[in-house]
Amino acid sequence: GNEIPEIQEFIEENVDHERSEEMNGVAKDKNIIFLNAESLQHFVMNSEVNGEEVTPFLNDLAQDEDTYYFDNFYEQTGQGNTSDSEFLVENSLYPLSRGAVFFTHGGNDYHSFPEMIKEAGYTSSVLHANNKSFWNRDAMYDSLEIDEFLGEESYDVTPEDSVGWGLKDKPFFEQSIPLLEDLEEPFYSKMILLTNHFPFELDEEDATIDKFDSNSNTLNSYIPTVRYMDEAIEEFFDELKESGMYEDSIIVIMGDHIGISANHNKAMAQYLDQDEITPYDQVQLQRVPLFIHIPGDGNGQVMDEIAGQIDLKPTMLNMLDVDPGEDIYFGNDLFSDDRKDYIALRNGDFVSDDYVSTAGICYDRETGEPMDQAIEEETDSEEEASEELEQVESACDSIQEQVDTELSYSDSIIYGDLFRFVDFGDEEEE
Ligand code: GP9
Repeated sequence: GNEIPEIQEFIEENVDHERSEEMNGVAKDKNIIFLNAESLQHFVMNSEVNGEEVTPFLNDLAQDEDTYYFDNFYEQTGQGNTSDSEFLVENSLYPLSRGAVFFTHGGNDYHSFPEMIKEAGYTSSVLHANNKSFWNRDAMYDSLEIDEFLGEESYDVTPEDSVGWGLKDKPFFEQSIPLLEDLEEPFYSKMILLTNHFPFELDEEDATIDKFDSNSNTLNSYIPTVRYMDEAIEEFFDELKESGMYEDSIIVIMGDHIGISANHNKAMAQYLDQDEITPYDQVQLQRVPLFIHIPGDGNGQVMDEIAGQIDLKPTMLNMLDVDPGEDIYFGNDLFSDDRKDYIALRNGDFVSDDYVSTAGICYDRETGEPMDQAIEEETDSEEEASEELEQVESACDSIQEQVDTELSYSDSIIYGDLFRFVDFGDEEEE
């Protein structure tokens, strides 16, 4: 536990924990329905295949007056994929660089979002039509103090309603409505989708858009399964409205991690109409959509700020008006103006307001050009160029140092199970 004061000091100095006054309490006493959108990446948004929008519902939702849509939102997962995204959201800590923290440290002490919102009267649950022990969820959810886990056995999973990994998303949503209605309100309920999972299988009758046409079956098949997810979410919105839960809820939709790996870069370049996928592009492909939909809000907008999964916990706490107190976390309130100006990816790469850094190269975030080339092209005198380059290198190095420190402090918390030694001041709630 000796490292805790040092970590607290680092966070105090480097991670601005200012909260947005405007969004403070906007979700107070409302349910939070959080959709973990399996493998949903940003690049499909507003894109077309054979003249058809891939995600027509989500495209409209992003522009809706009740939606805050985050356009530069990054997934920060490691090998634990979906479970890592859950870990980031519930804790605002980073997952591990190797293995899945849900497996390796499922018994640790955490100070999770579900635990913290209990004091505001919230119950918490996860709905997911898969085996409860997948990703060691059953054990980890206890550590995260999630009240209820409604898994496969809560659903009627028939062969005709299943494809690929299990129950299709449309019947999953439909069958989830009565389960949600039974929950004690206000609730925070996470729904983990399944159909848009590698290898992206879909029954013919569910495919309403052409596959993409490239040398990658994976990318080709991804398009109709993403469209299926888009339709499933649209139907779910209608079902929520019919049930009367819509008005009392806010709906968060987050892509959990990439679905198309770098193995499919040739096809991806074709999809994006580019010659190749550069290391810069690879980082940009880690963007996933994030929607925060607040029925009746009317002030929705497209948010351009650099953001990531680490930011959800402080954002949602502020929206519920729950004081983070002594909590130790690395994210920022997404609606606050005072935020860190970078997002750390789990492999140590980062995206800042100005730069994208990967494999030791700093790129211009706007143009995707390596900074040394950009400076050389733009600057007439060699002397000026070398001065400017020195400044950029030092700026990139200093962000890199912050990123490395942040990741290593988060690792220390997990490897040392350091929250055992912290009194967060809310023990009496347990
Ligand atoms: C499994 C599902 C998928 O239950 O959440 O997990 P993933 O393989 O995407 O990490």
